[in-house]
Amino acid sequence: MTATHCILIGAPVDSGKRRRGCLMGPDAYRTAGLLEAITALGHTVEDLGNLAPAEASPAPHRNAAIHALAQNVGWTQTLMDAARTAAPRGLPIFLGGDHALALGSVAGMAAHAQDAGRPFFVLWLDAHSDIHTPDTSDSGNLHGTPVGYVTGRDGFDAFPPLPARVDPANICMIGLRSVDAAEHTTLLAMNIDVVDMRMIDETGIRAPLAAFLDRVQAADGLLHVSLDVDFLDPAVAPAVGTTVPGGATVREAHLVMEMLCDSGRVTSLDLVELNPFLDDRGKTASLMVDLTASLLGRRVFDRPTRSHA
Ligand code: HAR
Ligand code: MN
Ligand code: MN
Ligand code: MN
Repeated sequence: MTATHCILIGAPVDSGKRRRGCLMGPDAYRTAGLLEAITALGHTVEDLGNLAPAEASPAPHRNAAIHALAQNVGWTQTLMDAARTAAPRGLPIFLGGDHALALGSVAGMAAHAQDAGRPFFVLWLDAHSDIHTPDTSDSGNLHGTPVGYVTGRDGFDAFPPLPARVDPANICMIGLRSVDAAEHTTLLAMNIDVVDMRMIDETGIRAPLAAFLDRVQAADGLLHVSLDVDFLDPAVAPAVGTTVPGGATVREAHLVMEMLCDSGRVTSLDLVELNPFLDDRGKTASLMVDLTASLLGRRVFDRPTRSHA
């Protein structure tokens, strides 16, 4: 992989749900050696440190269950701006923080793609589809809404206006195994490319990912990858508040990262939902660092002929 300038954006977002701890995520990645892993691959790294949410004072939401609306609105503005500023200079890596950070990171990268006149694609690696709106969410936890926001669904009036909507046809979700009824209806209506765990069991993870990457390639698109810790099986990645059994294995996750690297398409990355308070001697943080390294070119053994094709 050609040398890349990686821009680390600490996003200690802890407002997307009620259980606390994701605010420690950015420092856990640094502690686990993320900067060293990236530079060892011949890339350069710039660490912007940890950002803070902009001030926001939205009116209370009609859904009384919504948790920490003002903070989430503020983070969305901050991270949208940070993405847009960083993207022309390198590959932004958003160090979460819970998945509510993706309202800002994805919206900002979509705006950047629009500015650059390029199609924009999103790969969502997650147990959850996170396509709620503030109105359809029963939990009121806004980490369940980023895909709803970036696809331009109604109900986000309190949030910054979307500079560029993400085309649902350009989204692929892999790893799903916990989808609420309202989300299921929406995923079908929007015809989103969903690769659930059953499909992975039946076809393997390689074929559907290769098909998606071929579409990104054919469109000459920019690709944002949003990696939720709970994409992984909780046995190998326990540091997450919303564990769902039956997730991706270490081997499947590495294959995904290696194929993404081979594609040469990834232009931004979220690392989200790590809750270091729940980790087991740093093993989840370390695995996330290893996966990032695979995405950026780390190889066990290099074969010149190997690709995802
Ligand atoms: N769908 C559920 C809700 O909206 C759970 C969402 C959990 N989301 C994450 N990120 N942990 O994927 O409350
Ligand atoms: Mn998620
Ligand atoms: Mn999840
Ligand atoms: Mn291919």
